[in-house]
Amino acid sequence: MNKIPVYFNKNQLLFRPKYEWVLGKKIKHPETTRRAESIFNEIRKNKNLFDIRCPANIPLGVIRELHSDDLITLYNSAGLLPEGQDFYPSVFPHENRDNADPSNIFHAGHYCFDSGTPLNNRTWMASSWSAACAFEAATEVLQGNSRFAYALSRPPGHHATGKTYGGYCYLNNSACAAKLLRTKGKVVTVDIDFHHGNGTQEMFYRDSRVKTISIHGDPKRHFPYYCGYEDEIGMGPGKGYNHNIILKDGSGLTTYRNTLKNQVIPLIKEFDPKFLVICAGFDTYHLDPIGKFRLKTEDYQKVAKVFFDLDLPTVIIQEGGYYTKDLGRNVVSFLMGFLT
Ligand code: SP5
Ligand code: ZN
Repeated sequence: MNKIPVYFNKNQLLFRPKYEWVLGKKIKHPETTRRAESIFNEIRKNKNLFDIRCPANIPLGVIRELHSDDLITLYNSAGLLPEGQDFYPSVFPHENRDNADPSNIFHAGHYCFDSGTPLNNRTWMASSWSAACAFEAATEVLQGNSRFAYALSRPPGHHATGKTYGGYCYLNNSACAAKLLRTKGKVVTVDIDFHHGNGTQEMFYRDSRVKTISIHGDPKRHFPYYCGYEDEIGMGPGKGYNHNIILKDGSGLTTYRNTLKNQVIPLIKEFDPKFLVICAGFDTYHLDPIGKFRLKTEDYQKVAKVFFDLDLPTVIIQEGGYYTKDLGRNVVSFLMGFLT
């Protein structure tokens, strides 16, 4: 049996966001380095199943095709912050937007849509390696060397749009993979993170060659609140190529798998893509502190099996998942679904 290549670089651990505010309380930041460590340690225990690889650095030109010059300039500005200092934007302008200057860190709020996604002098280091994992996993599958590849991307990416960051995401790793694959054929992205993949949706909203599907908690009650509704179907040439599926809080395997089989799989098949990208968040776990679905560790393998049966070259990109104790086991359970 072929091992699944796993991409990870230790520099992704250098970025350590400290806290965020939730309902007036300062809480430890959920997007910790322990997340990646939990996954890495569990994968390392299964050396017979996985081939751990360090990606090459991602060319800056690839990131420039994904994100605006201003956003990249802002991350550069964050690189000048003193060691140990985190910048949390607190002013989000709705007017006077023409004044925004990405070389001024105080203007970060113009490029950001939430207050829980800090910048510091290591943000770029970690997030560019995170994107490098996705880029190399996609390269591996594009070249046909492996049918499956997993990017242990951290920080996550699916909330980052072309011009903005937020939701713990800085560079859109999944979109990076999809864009590369698109050079050789149609791509479907399926976002199974608990949250709507607003960044990925935005990046391909007018694109008929990438169909974007996201299954998530109700944005009326959950982040990112302003999008993820079922009437967002794409625009222009991309009209009909974006699908949002909302599930109730408390949804477990039965609901989840029925949704995949009855809605998601037909949407993929009718599009007849050449490649599949799975934006794989595990904040759908029953113990997750943020998500409100009820999947169990063994369920992830069953979810994966549904995708495995599509028989498509598949790139799996790590997104959210905040119950760190079980995160590694959940990821390995999911990946096992591609090894059966
Ligand atoms: C990639 C990803 O999953 N991003 C999610 C961003 C969610 N941010 C909003 C968090 C609201 C946190 N509520 C925490 C409750 C802690 N008990
Ligand atoms: Zn999430």
